[in-house]
Amino acid sequence: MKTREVNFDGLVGPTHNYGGLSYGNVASQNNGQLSSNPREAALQGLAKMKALMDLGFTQGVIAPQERPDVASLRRLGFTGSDAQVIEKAARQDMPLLAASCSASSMWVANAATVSPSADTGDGRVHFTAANLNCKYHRSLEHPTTSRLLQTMFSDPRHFAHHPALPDVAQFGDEGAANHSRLCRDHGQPGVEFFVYGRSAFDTRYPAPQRYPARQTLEASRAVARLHGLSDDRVVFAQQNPAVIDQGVFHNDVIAVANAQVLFHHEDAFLNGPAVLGELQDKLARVGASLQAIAVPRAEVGVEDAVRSYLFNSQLLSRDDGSMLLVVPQECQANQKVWCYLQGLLASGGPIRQVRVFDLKQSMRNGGGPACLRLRVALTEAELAAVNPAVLLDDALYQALTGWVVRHYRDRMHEEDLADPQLLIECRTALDELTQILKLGAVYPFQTD
Ligand code: SUG
Repeated sequence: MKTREVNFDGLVGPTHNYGGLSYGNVASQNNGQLSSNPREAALQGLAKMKALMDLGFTQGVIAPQERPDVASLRRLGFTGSDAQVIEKAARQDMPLLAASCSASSMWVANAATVSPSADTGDGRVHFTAANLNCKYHRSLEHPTTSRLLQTMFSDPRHFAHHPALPDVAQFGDEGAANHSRLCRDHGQPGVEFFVYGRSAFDTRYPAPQRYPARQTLEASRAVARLHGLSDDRVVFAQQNPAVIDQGVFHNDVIAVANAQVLFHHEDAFLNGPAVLGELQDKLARVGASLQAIAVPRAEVGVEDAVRSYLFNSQLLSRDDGSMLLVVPQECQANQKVWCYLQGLLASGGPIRQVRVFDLKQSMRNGGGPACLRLRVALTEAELAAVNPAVLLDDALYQALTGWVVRHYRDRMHEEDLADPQLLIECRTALDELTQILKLGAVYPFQTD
């Protein structure tokens, strides 16, 4: 039975804005004052989904979340009608209003960690929603993420869902952005590769000095246990603290894996050779062989990698066995990176094609092609059990672009977040979206 990897992309929400909310994420920090264009952002994301669908990849969609998150403002003591809550937050504490308006759930690589059925103890696909507790605005996501995933993957015979880990920094979990899987092919047992930034309980591990390490070893281990992964097919590796301090806030900003290929920067991991050795050994036990492609710092420095998001690319298997790398336009604009990519294509290695996408709206918040998608390897039976209304085809693409054009603004700046009309617009849009994607009542405003 054929198993394929399905990419579920996050649809950018109608409040997409540049809040400057993510310390340690250089793009988010630097672009905090810019105006955004939510309509363009959502259409850019949809154009990527459509292009990959047209290339023959199975593509799904994950709905955005309800924002502004009025309930979160109420929890912080703002009272009155919804409009009054928003008006008071804008007057008294604008950063809190910005946090409650963030469309950050678009970066679904952080929604959850997913283990395919070939790897798990009970033969089901396991999902653990990420608590994202390093950043307040992102910590608001997991309850709705869990509801969304449960309605998309609802059949308990095939899918197991775990709630987010305890909501404290010691269990900081950023989901699939720090998790990859290597295997001979998607349907075979693979080696799951968890990359953490620090240990919460063991002070012997080094930690970055400047920027936070969001993912802990303890969180990664807990997810592996919850998913029933066997020790001989799991590798835990520490991210190099020096690259976190240069703006590599997730491992998917410095490495991407697909099948037997690990495309990564030379400086990505602490004790890199030992990490690659362990991956190679464990892969050999499942009949696979690691193909590590290390980008030398002499050709592309970490700063250029962060600026261009070279590694935040999607690495996808084509039917002919070759691989396609999906990169953001910023890679083409960076001479060193583009030159490296030309050499890579000419090298005769597994990566034979590069496709470039304009994702500037998301990129300005530090979100590239890989951030925008959650990978789920599914057998045919599992795919048949997914809510079909979230799988992209031409009709859904048309419906979603029409929906975006009807409901989204083309400019968003800080003062727009204070407009009480925005909440009404967003709820109207999301209510319609739940019908398009047949999600049922997943949003708090639909159930309160
Ligand atoms: O968590 N940016 C996100 C970007 C996430 C990228 N995801 C992956 N690498 N997988 C973050 O830092 C910025 C929001 C703002 O500043 O408005 C933000 O949340």
